[in-house]
Amino acid sequence: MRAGFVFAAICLSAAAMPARAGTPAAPPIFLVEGMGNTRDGYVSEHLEPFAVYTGADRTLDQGDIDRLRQVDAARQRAADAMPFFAGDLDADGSMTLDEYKLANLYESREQVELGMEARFANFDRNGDGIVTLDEALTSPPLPQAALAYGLSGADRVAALIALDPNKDGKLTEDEFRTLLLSAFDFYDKDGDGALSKAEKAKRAATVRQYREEQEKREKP
Ligand SMILES: [Ca+2]
Ligand SMILES: [Ca+2]
Ligand SMILES: [Ca+2]
Ligand SMILES: [Ca+2]
Repeated sequence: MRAGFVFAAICLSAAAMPARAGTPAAPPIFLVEGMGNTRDGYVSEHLEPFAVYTGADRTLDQGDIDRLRQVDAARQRAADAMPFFAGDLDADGSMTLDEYKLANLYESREQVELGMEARFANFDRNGDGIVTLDEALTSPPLPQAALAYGLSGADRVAALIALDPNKDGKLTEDEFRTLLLSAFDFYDKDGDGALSKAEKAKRAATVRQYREEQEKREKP
């Protein structure tokens, strides 16, 4: 996934900020975080990955969410089986406890508490001292620290569809472009298509404030 894409960001809670009368609504934070400094650059940079998410019909809908949920699940399975691939040091298709120890994998605090042998046993489903690919793929996931930015690709697409201007459940490319333009225009106060130093500072302050609030929510 490309860095800087709107989906690089996160949570929708700021999206539903009510607009005060006469003031345009603040755009959702995930349209702000990856915002470039020129209107044209911003729009084109975000439309390209949009097409990747939509497929050929260039419209985001429930089918895309369903597909991305499958992709997310497959990625999660791959991540859970990763210690096997990183631990099979002699590439013979199986991982021994010695290999697992030698690989010296980075472990989360939760996993360290569990202990190395217990983690290995978690993968070694039949307890024969060897982890096979099959076992790695069918083991229960080891405890993981929560992702700092928890929304998956599917959730981000769902969040975007929730912004659908005509609420027909499909977000077309034109509708997405409209969302991008209004997000950019919110910060481009003088409407010249580029963000000045002062306009950028305003945007940066919004992102900073959002991150601080998010940190507080995560570590109260
Ligand atoms: Ca091996
Ligand atoms: Ca085994
Ligand atoms: Ca629509
Ligand atoms: Ca400007």
